Amino acid sequence: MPVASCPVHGLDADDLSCSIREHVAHSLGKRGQEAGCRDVATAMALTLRDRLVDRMLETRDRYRESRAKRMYYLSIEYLLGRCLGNNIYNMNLQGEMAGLLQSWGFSLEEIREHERDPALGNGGLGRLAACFLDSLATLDMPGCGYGIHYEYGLFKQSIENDRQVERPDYWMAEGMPLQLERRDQAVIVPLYGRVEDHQGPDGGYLPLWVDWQDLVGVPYDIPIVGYGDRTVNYLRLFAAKSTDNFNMQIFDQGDYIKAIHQKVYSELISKVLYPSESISFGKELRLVQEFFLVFCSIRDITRRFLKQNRNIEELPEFTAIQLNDTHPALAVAELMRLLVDERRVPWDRAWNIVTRTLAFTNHTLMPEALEMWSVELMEKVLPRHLQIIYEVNRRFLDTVRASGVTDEAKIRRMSLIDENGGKQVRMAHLAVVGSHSVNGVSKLHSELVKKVLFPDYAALWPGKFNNKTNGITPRRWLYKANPGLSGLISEAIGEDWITDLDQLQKLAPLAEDPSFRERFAGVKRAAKAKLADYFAKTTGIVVSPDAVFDMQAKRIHEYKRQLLNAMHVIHDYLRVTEDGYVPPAPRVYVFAGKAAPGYFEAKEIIHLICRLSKVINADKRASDWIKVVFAADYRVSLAEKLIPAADVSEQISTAGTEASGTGNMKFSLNGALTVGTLDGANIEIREAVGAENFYLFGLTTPEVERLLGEGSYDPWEYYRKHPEIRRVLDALSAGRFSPDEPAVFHWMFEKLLSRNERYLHLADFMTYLDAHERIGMEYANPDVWMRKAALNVARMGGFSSDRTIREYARDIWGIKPFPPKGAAPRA
Ligand code: 26V
Repeated sequence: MPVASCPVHGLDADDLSCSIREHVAHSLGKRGQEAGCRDVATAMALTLRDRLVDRMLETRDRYRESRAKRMYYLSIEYLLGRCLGNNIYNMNLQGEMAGLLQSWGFSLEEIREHERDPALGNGGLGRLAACFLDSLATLDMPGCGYGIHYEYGLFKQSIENDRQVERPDYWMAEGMPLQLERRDQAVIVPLYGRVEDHQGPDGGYLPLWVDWQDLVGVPYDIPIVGYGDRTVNYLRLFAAKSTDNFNMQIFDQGDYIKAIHQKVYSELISKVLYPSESISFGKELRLVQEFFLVFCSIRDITRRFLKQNRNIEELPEFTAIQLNDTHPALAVAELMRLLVDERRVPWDRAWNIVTRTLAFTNHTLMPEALEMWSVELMEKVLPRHLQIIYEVNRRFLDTVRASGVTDEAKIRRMSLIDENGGKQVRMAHLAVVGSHSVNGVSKLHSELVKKVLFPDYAALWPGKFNNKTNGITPRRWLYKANPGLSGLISEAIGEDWITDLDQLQKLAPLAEDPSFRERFAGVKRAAKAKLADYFAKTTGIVVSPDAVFDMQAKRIHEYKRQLLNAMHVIHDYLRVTEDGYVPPAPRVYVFAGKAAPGYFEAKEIIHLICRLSKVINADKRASDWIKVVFAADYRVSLAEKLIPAADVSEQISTAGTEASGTGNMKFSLNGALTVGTLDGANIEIREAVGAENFYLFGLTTPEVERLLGEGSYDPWEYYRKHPEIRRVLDALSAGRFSPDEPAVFHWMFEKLLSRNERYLHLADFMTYLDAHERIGMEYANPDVWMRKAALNVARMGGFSSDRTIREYARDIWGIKPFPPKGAAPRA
């Protein structure tokens, strides 16, 4: 067909209006006057999609012509959040769109509320992937994401009788207008079966993977527009469908029911996102999901590469693949299989290609989150891959021995196969051995990755290990989420900060200017008033925007210590009601976060917070001073409402447990002051914003290591010594917040006082109280507080994910920006 030139997809208000009305008529089949909010939202999304697709094709051609090296990000999770508003802001169409909507009797905000969050991730790891996609596109870098098109995203959380209840999240209920289905690029995926040993024509070993079952991966592309609409990359998500030919075979054998059963099983594979990491190990379906992602991605990547008439040996020159944690670590074995079995590349050369192409990021030190798959299960699902893993291991251990290592215990520790008990494949070892780069996500974490997780590997390959401190995209987390603050910033220093966050430094002198501080305080107060309205509407709880908004929003995990925060709430409440204490300022304690459905302790922590909220909010003696809100169903769109309104950000994990954190960055960038431990990226945030603008407390990592290592932690000592601790724990165990079930929280008392309490709550409690004392005092002096808050904003430029992506591009991927003709590369 001739190349179409499509001048119809213009960006001025008339063109947009025309397109939206056109889509209401021809995509939705409705008259303009029949169109409600949802229809308008869909028509707007389709209108933007038309333009995004044009730009996406242009981007693709640009990369092709420049023979650009590309990066592919493999991640089993992406926490994108709503797309409509993000696309509008990144295309700078908010003025035009708001104007149009107003003329039709709608507001942009109400329209945006109609979009469901695509919640295809659990937390930090998936959200980081989404921030990275935004930065890659903004920096005009050839990088796109691969993932799974789950039918059900992370469960929706509601609170019933003070407890978490999970409901399925059928996020596409109203369709997903932005995505493009690419049936023509579907991939056939083999699974199960067995390996037959054969000889190839060259006399070499030729294994044949036979009797496999197959299913189809159908790609859906979601365009990812960078700021300023210069580059549109995409996120490619694969949905599992059954193949007709496979079913036909069984049908022909006369087993109709079995055929249908197979069809249902095939489509189960992309049905649901697993809601937590630990309990999914050993679950066959999860292993199949991981392989499905890997197979579809590697097939797609190599197919595109070979289409350009290139030799497969050149793959690493033109391709970088980043493994987001170990979930896609099977890529090591799959790429080997493709090279050795399908393309007949000799093993050593194939291995060279694999290790130069792949790189691996670790995101957690928690031992229970380290993936292992039983050899038995892998043999059943992926017999050829298991063979390859064994061969990789054999050769690897030979080189370890050849390097002079004779200590058999060390060799057992380094093996890809864990033989303590049933044999299991260590996915982290597979990823380390198969990659040229292994990185952690904050300075501290990257050190601990070497020291705690992979000491033997770090000694063998010191140059492989590196740090890439996480970042967040300022487009979503400041420009779009906080129009009040971003307007104030742009007025003061211009708009360049949106793509060059270091510009925020220019705000530092303004922190000394009383009139700027006053406007800054006004912006914060307006955000708090708006959130107060939201709380009143959704929970019935009335809070004052003049109180300190103290927030902890993240997954509920014992190591993140929401319980420490809850203990402080109890302490505060008892002081006010029993000691007649008058705090320097009222507080609203806000909690938000989901607990994995099978995680008893985490769910009971939510239960406790909800009980505290009931008891405290209803107690007349306290309710002028203290309110507790549990904001249900934490997700990207809720984070965008909470974060601009925070005064205090709770980042209180036990030192050495939180890999980085990214919520910590979002809060500080929006002018909240952190109360935090020396953990993850908190350390770097504190260095950046200045120790005097950060409320530090708690043990350091070496102190924690010592206490836990020696087994010398004795919580009873703290209980006996500190009446504050005694009072809080006794209130908990006496059922003070649960009169109907007086014993429900007793386990917390027991656990907090147990010698093997891993997170050292009581050891950090008193210094945590001190930090909160300082917060109360300093908040009461708005000049002091607002200066600190403004300096936090001014000094957070280094935590833009643009910085992180540039570091990955330079140190690991070897990719460069390809801006459109005539456009200068980003600063
Ligand atoms: C999973 C589990 C499951 C079993 C119980 C313990 C546990 C602990 C952590 C995890 C999370 C695994 C991956 C993850 O989401 N890591 C997060 O990655 C973020 C982006 O790098 C980082 O900011 C967070 O600190 C890190 O927890």
